[in-house]
Amino acid sequence: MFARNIYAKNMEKRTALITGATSGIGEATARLLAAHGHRIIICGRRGDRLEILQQEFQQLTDVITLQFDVRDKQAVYQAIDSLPAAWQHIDILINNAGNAHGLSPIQDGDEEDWEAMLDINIKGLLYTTKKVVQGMVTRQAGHIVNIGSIAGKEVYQGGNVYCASKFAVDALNKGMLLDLNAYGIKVTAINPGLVATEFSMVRFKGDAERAKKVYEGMQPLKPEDIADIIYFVVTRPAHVNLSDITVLPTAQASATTVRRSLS
Ligand code: NDP
Ligand code: 8X3
Repeated sequence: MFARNIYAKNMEKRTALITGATSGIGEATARLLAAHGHRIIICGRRGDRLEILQQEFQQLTDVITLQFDVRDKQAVYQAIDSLPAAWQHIDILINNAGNAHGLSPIQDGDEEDWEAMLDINIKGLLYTTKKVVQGMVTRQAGHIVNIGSIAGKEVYQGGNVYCASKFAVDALNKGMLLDLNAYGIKVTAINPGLVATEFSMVRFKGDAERAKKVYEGMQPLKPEDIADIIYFVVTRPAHVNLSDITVLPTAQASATTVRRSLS
């Protein structure tokens, strides 16, 4: 009930572009924005998922799907250019697409994993931002939400390149905040700890047993928990910007300190 009241004051309908909306945090965020009637542009590589989600969300709001790989600069630019004129005015960009690939010590790291993480988590975020921020600068309004991680605040064993990519997101968030300040554009980093999504399945390349162990004996965050926080952040009054938020499960105190039951 409390949440309903605080959101109600800021209910003007806006247009949000969400990368990585086909699962996990991005999907939950798109669903919440749609439930509040905001127009959403949902992005990802998996066209079948985008189609199913579009069918669900269009019962609630106007939805456009964009299928592209954030690593492919031309594909990012073409996809965003392909939006109908009425959708070119993007109020909120949620830079969420990203993953960890592998957990190997640096000496055993797989170059393809490294490239995937650097290209998706950093360069993909940059390409999307470059394209969307131009309109925000012209309009002198907008909000960019960058999904970082506790891995962008602390390095853990085997996290090497994933942590580096999320430290880069932390730096880019700070840089955007400074560079876009003159234009009245809000910039926010949300840095979650453990969230139960497809993240660990991707990190461990489909090894479900290994992925399950990450959350064993503890209650991780749900993607909806992060969606709630994103929604709160993007519905603050015009003069309020939450610039940097770290959110952990209660059972987690740092990247590597997690209270687990013994069973
Ligand atoms: P999921 O694996 O569930 O979602 C990842 C999303 O990113 C998918 O929608 C996927 O879509 C998209 N994506 C991945 N690679 C690409 C690509 N090359 N091009 C376009 N889209 C891509 O994981 P989460 O929801 O957990 O992850 C979302 C964000 O949250 C990531 O940035 C992650 O680093 C961050 N995060 C996650 C935490 C966790 O514990 N789960 C904790 C802290 C941060 P598709 O495959 O269809 O392209
Ligand atoms: C995801 C959280 O701790 O697995 O960014 O790196 S962690």
